[in-house]
Amino acid sequence: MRRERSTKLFERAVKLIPGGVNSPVRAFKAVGGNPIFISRGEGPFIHDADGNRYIDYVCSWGPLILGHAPAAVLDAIGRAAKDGTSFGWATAREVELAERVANAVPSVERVRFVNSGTEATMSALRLARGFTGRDRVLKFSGCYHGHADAFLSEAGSGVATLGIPGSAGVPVGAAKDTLTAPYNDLEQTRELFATVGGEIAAVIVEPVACNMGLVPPQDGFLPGLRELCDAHGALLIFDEVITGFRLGLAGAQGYYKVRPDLSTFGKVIGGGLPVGAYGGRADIMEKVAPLGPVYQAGTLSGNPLAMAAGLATLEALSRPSFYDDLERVSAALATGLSEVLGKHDHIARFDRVASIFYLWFKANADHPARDYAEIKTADAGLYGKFFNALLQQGVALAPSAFEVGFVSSSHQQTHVDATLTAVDRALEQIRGR
Ligand code: HOZ
Repeated sequence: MRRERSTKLFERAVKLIPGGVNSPVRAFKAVGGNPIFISRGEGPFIHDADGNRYIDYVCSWGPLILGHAPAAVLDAIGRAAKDGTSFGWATAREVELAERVANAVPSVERVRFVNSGTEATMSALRLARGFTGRDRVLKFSGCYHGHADAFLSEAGSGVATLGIPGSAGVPVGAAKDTLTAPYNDLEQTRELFATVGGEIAAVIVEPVACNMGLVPPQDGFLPGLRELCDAHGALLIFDEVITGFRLGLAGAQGYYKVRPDLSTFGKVIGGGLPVGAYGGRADIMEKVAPLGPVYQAGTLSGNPLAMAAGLATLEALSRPSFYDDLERVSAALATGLSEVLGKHDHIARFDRVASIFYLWFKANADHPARDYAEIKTADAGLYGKFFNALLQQGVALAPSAFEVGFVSSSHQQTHVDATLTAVDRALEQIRGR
């Protein structure tokens, strides 16, 4: 497989862009080798600068639930662009997208659009602090809520991939108000509430943890958080940046039937353009400026192209059989991959929630990981070898042992079959057969 053009682009990139990438998770630091540079995508495929084609399960880290370059989304962006790319004034598409989101997600009585998941979570936290008059936030180890100061302790995603404990540059004052507990550990969460419950503004949680590999919530965990927040006057924030519109139109809160006070969105809601959103109870959201004293703003927030892409995507997701069809292909991938892994002595475990999946390189694991500490017992080095061998076979997973994969509606049985063959060959290669 040729890599000359990607290599040359990387050599130019590292001279100007830190690490040659504009987001750390794109670097191949944890898996070895240099990043490939992508020139285009279509349906389930990405093509790199050297003309290699890959079946893509990164899907832009989650947004591309319809696959790459879906015609309906491109048409909507094109139509919007003809009328102008940005106004900084209110537009009809913002209202339409707000209506769609509120109709789909019952807990969202009011919504504010921003430009990224990070903006959504940091704004939701400021709002929770403004509403409750408290400073502390409780998050779970291995969860990632974007790169705002308050969320970087024991964070997942790139922080986990690079093995750094937090981030330089976060003031002690910002970090001291962040409490952490292990994911799925209601006991420790209860103890924290028993000690400082009256100071906690919010609990923020990925309702399915998707940034430390995949850790599903155990029975009772999400309802338990709801009860604790209610008992202590704290707000419950579901970070649905990954799960929103992915586990169904109502996201993880619909899937697990737990109602948060505030939710944050990103990825799918923008259909591949930069959109985030936070929303929830009207009495809380009405504290946001210009109605209330909690300030948050953005020149490009509610951008017409981004709103058009989001609207076209949510329209496609509203087709009655959309999520059933996605489930069928995701289940076929799960069944096939579990068989292939069985053939290879269960060298890894395949877990999934709906169309989000994870290959956990922990031999003979008989249950999904329960928390970050358990996820970290996997063989990340072996994942790196597998990742590179699989890329050679034309299938792209994330270049990190701590990231999940995504199935899109453009993935079909033929792509699943090709993936199974590629995985089998990659495993044979790394096992030296
Ligand atoms: N949440 C994404 C990875 N888990 C973020 C992608 C990025 O950091 O670039």
